[in-house]
Amino acid sequence: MTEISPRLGARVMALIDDLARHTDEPGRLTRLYLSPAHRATADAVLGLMRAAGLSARIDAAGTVVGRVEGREPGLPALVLGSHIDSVVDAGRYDGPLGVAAALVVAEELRGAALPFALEVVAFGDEENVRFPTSLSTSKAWAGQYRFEWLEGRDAAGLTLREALVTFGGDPDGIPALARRPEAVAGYLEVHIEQGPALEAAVQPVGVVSAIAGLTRARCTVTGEANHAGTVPMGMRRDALAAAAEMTLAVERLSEGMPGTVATVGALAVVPGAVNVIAGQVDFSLDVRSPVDPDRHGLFAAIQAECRAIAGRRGVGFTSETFMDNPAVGLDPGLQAALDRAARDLGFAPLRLPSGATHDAVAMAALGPSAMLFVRCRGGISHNPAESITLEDADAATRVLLGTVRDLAGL
Ligand code: HGY
Ligand code: MN
Ligand code: MN
Ligand code: MN
Repeated sequence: MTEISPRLGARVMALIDDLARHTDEPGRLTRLYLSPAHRATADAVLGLMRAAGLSARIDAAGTVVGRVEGREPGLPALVLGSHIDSVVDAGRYDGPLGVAAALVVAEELRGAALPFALEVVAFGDEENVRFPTSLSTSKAWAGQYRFEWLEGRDAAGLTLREALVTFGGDPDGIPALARRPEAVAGYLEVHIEQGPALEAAVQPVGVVSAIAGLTRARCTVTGEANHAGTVPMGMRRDALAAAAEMTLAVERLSEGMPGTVATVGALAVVPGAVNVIAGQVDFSLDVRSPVDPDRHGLFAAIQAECRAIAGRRGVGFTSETFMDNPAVGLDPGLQAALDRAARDLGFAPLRLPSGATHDAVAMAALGPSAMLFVRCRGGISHNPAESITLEDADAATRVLLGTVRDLAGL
């Protein structure tokens, strides 16, 4: 393999480090959808897109999109990108790596007359952390937008609608964002693997075979708040003890179904006082599998077990599903193009599934989509310890560039 100076990787890492400055919480990286840090990052990406010669804007839902026409105006677009919102106390690569690599590819191809338009995109709300619903803004492009999402409230009680207006978005303009499938030639997303397989295989990149299906629900346990010192143990309707038993049931049932994962990630106790038996607990449920019947089967088993626990304990249990993404196969043609470009650079890319969901799920409803995973240290993600090497950032960016050239017949 010819030694290449990691020039592209250095540029990508510099862009990621620059975007990482924008956080809502000093001392750690938290950039929730429509927050001031999201706005600052979107403005920075807008400037970078324009500097790369793209005509760029921030759309009604907060997506930053830049476009350069192909050899004639109005051609379907090959879209490159990922998301710029993050989880709480996040790493800096989950999302921004894909946006930075896409920007660098657009910079490298400046002036090339391609047989398709080239678009760079920075989606928002992919992490679905701030609002209880999901308006991954890629879903707005895919026409999967649901009006009720706008009424979802964040921890401060602000609705998505209000936050979007403050951000400078336009709630009523979201339905019009739906793209026509014929306007999208394809979508390519570079993303950290968020798992250990590439490190174990000693490979910098891998081609994603499929993306696991995902069901998300908001669950509520309703007991009776009461005095912690006076109520005998056998006479309590303790919502937190019930929720704890349900959480362990989620773990036990998922362990019993190979290939599935299920997580209670967020839990809120009401009133949450040291001397009050919990009256209510709200918790999140996230169930995933590459096999849709398994995911649905596990979800149903968890619901039944929670209802049985609630019955035994004399508490109420409700569950509201707000996301149900099927497992997504990716485009064989684009996967092969990524594979070819990686092999041309001397790599032997793994094919590997994604347990994490991505914007590629929504984009796959619009057109051929594929993803390139990048090795990350220890497979760690959704954690400030998330890290990649400059050399791997360079490898991934060169694979993306080679793929676009291949698709353009250059
Ligand atoms: O939840 C996920 O898989 C992604 O990080 N949003
Ligand atoms: Mn991500
Ligand atoms: Mn993530
Ligand atoms: Mn008292």
